[in-house]
Amino acid sequence: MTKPLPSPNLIVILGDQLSPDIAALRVGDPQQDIVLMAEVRSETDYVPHHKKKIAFIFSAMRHFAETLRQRSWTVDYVALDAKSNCGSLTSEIERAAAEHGCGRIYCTEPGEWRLRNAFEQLAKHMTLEILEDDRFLCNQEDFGTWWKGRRQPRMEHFYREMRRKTDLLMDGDKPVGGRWNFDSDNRKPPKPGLTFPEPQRFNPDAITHNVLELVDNCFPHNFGRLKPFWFGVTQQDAQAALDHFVTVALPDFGDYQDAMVQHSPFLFHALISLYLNVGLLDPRDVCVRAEAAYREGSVPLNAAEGFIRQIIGWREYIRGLYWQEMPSYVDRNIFCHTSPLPTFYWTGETELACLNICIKQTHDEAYTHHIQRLMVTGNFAMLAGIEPKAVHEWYLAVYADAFEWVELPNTLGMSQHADGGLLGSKPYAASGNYINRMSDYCGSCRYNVKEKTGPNACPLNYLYWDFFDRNRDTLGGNPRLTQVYRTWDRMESIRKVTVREDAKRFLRTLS
Ligand code: FAD
Ligand code: DLZ
Repeated sequence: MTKPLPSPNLIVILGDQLSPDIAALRVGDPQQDIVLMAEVRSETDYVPHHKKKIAFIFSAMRHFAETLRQRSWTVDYVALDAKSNCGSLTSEIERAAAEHGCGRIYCTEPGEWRLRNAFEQLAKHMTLEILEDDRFLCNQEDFGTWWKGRRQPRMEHFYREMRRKTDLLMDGDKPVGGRWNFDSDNRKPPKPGLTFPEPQRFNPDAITHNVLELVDNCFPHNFGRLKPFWFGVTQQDAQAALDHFVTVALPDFGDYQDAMVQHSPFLFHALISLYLNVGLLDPRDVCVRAEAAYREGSVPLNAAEGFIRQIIGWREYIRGLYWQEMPSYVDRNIFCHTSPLPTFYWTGETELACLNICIKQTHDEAYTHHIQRLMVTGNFAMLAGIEPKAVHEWYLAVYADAFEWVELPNTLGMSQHADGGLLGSKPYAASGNYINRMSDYCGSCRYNVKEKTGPNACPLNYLYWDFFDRNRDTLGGNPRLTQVYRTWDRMESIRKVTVREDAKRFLRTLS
């Protein structure tokens, strides 16, 4: 008698789990088990994603499926337009488990609470095991212990622990260069005539061309310009993009990290968040590469430190906070802001040049850099009293790197201060002066950044004061804002009245 074959396991791989050594693949056997990957409407439609984001994820998924096949895995890949497509990941899992006679199902924990919860519900009636996602440098348990042990957790303290833990940029137990943080060297405004390297662009291959056609047909009304499409879609592409960045842009990354330039959207930024977030790059490898460039002498310390801090500091901290605070975090709204998101966030049709430029860039590239997200689109939404959840859903939709675990704390916490200061010790609020100092945007604006009130004044100037005035009950006791309120209190009453009236008039035009 021949022994019956053991039933195969089903290994589920999501669109942001494209790492060859991800936990669920490590437990499987390529000779016997089945990998399930599915393009599904439940994931493409829970927010109206940018066309380039959908194309990036689908093309990277299809290339990853090919890589797995080359490594002898059997991949059940469900295309979005397949007739039998069940429409959601959970129903695809149920279908595939039945079809292939799978005894056990393994997945790596999803990066969003919404999906992890759906998988936990599924695990109640199927033998589904959810494995820890160990592609991060700090696991959730360690972060939880650290977080709960602090009265007022702050990223800088966490970052120092991560430097010690990873041994990155350390000389024994001391930080290289004698300081943990070189941020004060990293705020140079753009000099006229400064030139920037071009990012690494990739030509679409046949797989990507098919995906572009599919996205064109299936998402005709989604936000964003689909072509030219130049994102990398494989591990090799992502590695080439990282190499390119380290060689041509990292040396100046630190100095001009906060600068904004109208016709140079990428400046000296890395453009690797999308690759990191879907698993095409590993965060530790990226940091080791940056440290090596510093040690070889090709990159200054302020650049290497600033870059590594974003990854082992901010990226890990943001993720830790997300899982500690969800699911209630998404409903935080300390200022009780209720205004709808202005339509121009989708059309770019606004006379404020800074917003127009950043939204147009978002539309074309599915990318803006950190300061554009924080100090232009984010700052305006907070000053204008837009409902934080609406702001969050916009960010989650429009950027190629947006997954809730990283997008939500950045948007709702860092940029809207809607969590009441859990992430940042004070709101990132700015008047036109800041935008003018850090960018070349204001020169082409119909408003005058030097005017504080009146029909030609930059609206950010009066919205800034109006925001602090109307939120005094919430912010007045913050020691980091003492100077702001002192300046406001010293202002003439007549000017305060004009500020409030101008703000009211302007905000009425938004609705
Ligand atoms: P660089 O500026 O070159 O930085 C290098 C890397 O550091 C990035 O690739 C990223 O992995 C990491 N990093 C830098 N800042 C942060 C941060 N605050 N949080 C987490 N990682 C960071 N980042 C996302 O990856 N996805 C998002 O959806 C996202 N939404 C954001 C929303 C708002 C309102 C704000 C203010 C920031 C958001 N960020 C998000 C963080 C940051 O803006 C992006 O990581 C960065 O712009 C990506 O571009 P880059 O690769 O060129 O980054
Ligand atoms: C973002 C996204 C999109 C647009 N489409 C898919 C998809 O069709 N199939 C899939 O497996 N994943 C997709 N993703 C990524 C998921 O939304 C992501 O895995 C979860 O949000 C968890 O982070």
